[in-house]
Amino acid sequence: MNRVFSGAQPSGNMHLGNYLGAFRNWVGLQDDYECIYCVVDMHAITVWQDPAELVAQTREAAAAYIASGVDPEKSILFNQSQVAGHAELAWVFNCVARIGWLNRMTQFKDKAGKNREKASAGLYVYPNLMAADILLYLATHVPVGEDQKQHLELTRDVAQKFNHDYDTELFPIVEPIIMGEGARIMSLRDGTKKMSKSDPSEYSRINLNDDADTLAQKIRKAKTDPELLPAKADELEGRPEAQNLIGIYAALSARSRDEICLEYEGKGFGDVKKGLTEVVVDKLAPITEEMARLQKDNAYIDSILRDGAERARAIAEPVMADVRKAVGFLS
Ligand code: AQP
Repeated sequence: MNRVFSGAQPSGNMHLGNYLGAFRNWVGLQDDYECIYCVVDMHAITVWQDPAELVAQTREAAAAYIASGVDPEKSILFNQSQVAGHAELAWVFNCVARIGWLNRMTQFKDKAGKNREKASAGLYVYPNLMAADILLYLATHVPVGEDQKQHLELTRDVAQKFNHDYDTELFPIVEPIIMGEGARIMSLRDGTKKMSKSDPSEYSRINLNDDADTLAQKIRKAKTDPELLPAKADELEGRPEAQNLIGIYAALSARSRDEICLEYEGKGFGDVKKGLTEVVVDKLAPITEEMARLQKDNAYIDSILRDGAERARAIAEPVMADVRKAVGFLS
């Protein structure tokens, strides 16, 4: 059976972008693939994380996966740092990947900002750790959004170069599973910026643990424009905030953007926001409740992660043994 690997960073509150762009899709893949879903805490520390908060956020991420429908019996769910092979293979890949490849990564440029000299070295080699995450399990498929396509290309380049340099066919050339439109959810404060855990404004994102009143308030305050709704979604061109809200509405209600526009044609965003609030509360309330229930029992979440890590190690260890042999590490 083909194998999927994916993960999210426990770098803050999980939000609607993570749900629509990742978790919701992961759930559907569980029937057709052997799935490994990781809470990538080692990626999270490429930017500063308070240690106590990292522990809490790791548990919250695991709760969000499960509450969204990831089944920890069917899929392997664990946090990255519990399987040492990620770090070990990433080091080997640091020596396989070329600096020129890393220099082309746009996410590093975005995340490091203007003061690149002050960014962690980990942030720079992040794509090599991501390649290790995937290839440690010989994963064949990775669900990706637009923003991760470049990193997946690098994973394919690393696998090819490793196989070539060490004269082996150990690593598969991983295929992307491209997620459909609506996969990119934007900030509620700025329709040109992605909804993100690290955005300092709480009003920029819908968190999976927001209660109904908070959700309603955030949607009410979401930036819009004074124009009315057109009959067709492509007439929203040049109105990024409007496009984003209609996109969220469509994604959560399983209707097309055109259908939503037609329903609100000639009306303003006050009306759209009322309908959107109902849909968001309706869809997220069961997830929020389940997350809250799970998070009351840390011992349960920890045991799921430990069990997942054990199953992950069982796959990773023979692969690492092959890597060490191929590279020439004496053991
Ligand atoms: N706004 C988004 N729209 C659609 N998909 C999104 N994802 C994240 N934000 C959006 C998808 O969620 C998965 C996990 O992401 P991640 O946590 O590993 O990293 P990220 O993309 O860097 O997420 P954030 O929220 O922006 O985190 P910070 O602020 O810490 O960098 C991925 O599949 C991602 O595509």
